[in-house]
Amino acid sequence: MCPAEQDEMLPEKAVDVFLRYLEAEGARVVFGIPGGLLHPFFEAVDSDTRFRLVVTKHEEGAAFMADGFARTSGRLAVCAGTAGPGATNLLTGVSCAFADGVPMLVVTGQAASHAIGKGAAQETGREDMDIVAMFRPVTKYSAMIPSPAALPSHLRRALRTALTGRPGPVHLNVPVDFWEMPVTEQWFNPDTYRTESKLFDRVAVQKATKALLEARHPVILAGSGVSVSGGGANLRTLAELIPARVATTPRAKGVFPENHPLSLGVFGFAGHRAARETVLGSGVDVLMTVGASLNETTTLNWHNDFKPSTSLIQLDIDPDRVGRNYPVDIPLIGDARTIITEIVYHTHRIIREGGAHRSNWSAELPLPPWPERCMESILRNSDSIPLTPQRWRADMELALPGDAVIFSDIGGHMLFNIHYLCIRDEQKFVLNLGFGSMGHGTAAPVGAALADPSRAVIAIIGDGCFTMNGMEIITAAEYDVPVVWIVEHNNMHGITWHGSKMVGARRPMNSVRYRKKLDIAGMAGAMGLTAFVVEKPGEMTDILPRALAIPGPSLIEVRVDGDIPPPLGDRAKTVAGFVEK
Ligand SMILES: Cc1ncc(C[n+]2csc(CCOP(=O)(O)OP(=O)(O)O)c2C)c(N)n1
Ligand SMILES: [Mg+2]
Repeated sequence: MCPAEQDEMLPEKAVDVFLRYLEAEGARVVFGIPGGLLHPFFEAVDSDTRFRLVVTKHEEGAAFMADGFARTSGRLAVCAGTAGPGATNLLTGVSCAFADGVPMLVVTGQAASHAIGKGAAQETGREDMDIVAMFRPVTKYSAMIPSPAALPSHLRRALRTALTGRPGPVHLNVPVDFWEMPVTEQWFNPDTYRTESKLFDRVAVQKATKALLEARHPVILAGSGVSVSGGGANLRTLAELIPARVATTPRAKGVFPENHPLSLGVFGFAGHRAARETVLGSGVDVLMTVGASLNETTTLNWHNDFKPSTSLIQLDIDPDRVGRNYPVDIPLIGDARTIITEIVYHTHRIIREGGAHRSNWSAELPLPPWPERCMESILRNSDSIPLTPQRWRADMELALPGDAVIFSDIGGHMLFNIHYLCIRDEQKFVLNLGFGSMGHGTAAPVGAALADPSRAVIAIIGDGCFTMNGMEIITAAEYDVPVVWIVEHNNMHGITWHGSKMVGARRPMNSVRYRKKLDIAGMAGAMGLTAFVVEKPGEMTDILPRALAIPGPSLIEVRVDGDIPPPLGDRAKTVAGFVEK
């Protein structure tokens, strides 16, 4: 029931109606930077005890934080920027959410309705810079509110669009004079303006169940759609029941625990040999993909051997992804959790009625234990100084809480993270691989820690990502948000430097090595964080628990041997293939 239902038909200020809908959708935090043309909105949020206004250092940080909030909680996140540069600064963060299907409401300011078209300061109406058009390709819906009376229906449409089907960001641009104007609103509860679709094709579900049960070597490739739908536990039940071996896409790393005996690890970009040899091998008869869009990084550049001998089952909420890159035998369109639950139900039924699975995996050699799945796993035990990227990660794993949320930013450190971390049990791995924006793994963890303060949030980032969006660490210090940043310091854009030796003229691009050594721990100290330096084998195991015990944010600078290349062979081959035709 709506709190103001008794005054249903009395006029209210447009901004009050707006905030009432945000509350009903479970949004509790607004990330952004106030400015004149969005002032009434920010003022209302700031003075409303139902919400927390987090003022970031840059609007891109606000969008990334909102993304981190939504990506880890599944709840709608809100970010806002004033007209003009405030709005354009949001664009990269919003694009990132769009690429990975993260629900987000983006609110931007606009000149007063009567001034649009007359050259008002920061005006971005259709007549000139057209901010609505700028957001259109990177959102599911982008509109300027045409009148205060139209605000509720536009807002409901935006919320419905953001949260229905494959989620994504939506954008509303509001002329500054509308917020305080009276609106007479017929209130809708969220369940009356948007549906949670649980539809599925019954025949296709039964066909998929039969194919899985009849397979000798069934394999599931789990994508991030599994975690968006909250279907991780259901997937595990299905895999154990069939039994099927499970690989994940790089972005969905850990959605099936990597220490599980059926786990093949990551298939694709920087992934594991067991996954690659199994998925691309000739032995797989049934391959089921779940919430994986089968893009370049997931398919090793659309590999031709991604071809089971009997059936390819593809489950996705977005029909446009199904059959896009590979011919599909059994398409399943819908919510991953719903459909997996249904397949589990039919599997149980068939087994109860005397049917049996034919999976032969239990008779095969067990998969190698975790560290042996990695290339050069020997470097995990290395005692050398400077530290190997593999060694400090092995040291970190010993001290990582069982339900930690681990963000990775973009760079060589991401490739090390994908390949060398074992995401186990209830841990969660978060990576913006769709858009691949540096800085996401630096700022987004702040949103995640605000969404769920009960879980340890750790961000493993590079020095380049730190220098790109690291000012948001000040935001975390100001709001006492307990994120631990681990900055892998190789004093360069390592991925570019190592990659340059494998692509084009194969000349190391020394310009991406810093000319002056950064003092990352010193900078973090100046920003108000407790900072540590790790330089020796074993140190991380002691220091991470100390950092986690600090009530606010902290940072660990890890000085590593930059000459050790990250596992970028497949990506380098793809780029080389793109540029050297
Ligand atoms: C916004 C943005 N600009 C440029 C790139 C291209 N790029 C990808 S990784 C990278 C360097 C990352 O450096 P660092 O954070 O130090 O990571 P390292 O490779 O050293 O581990 C660059 C420039 C990008 N992905 N995003
Ligand atoms: Mg670096």
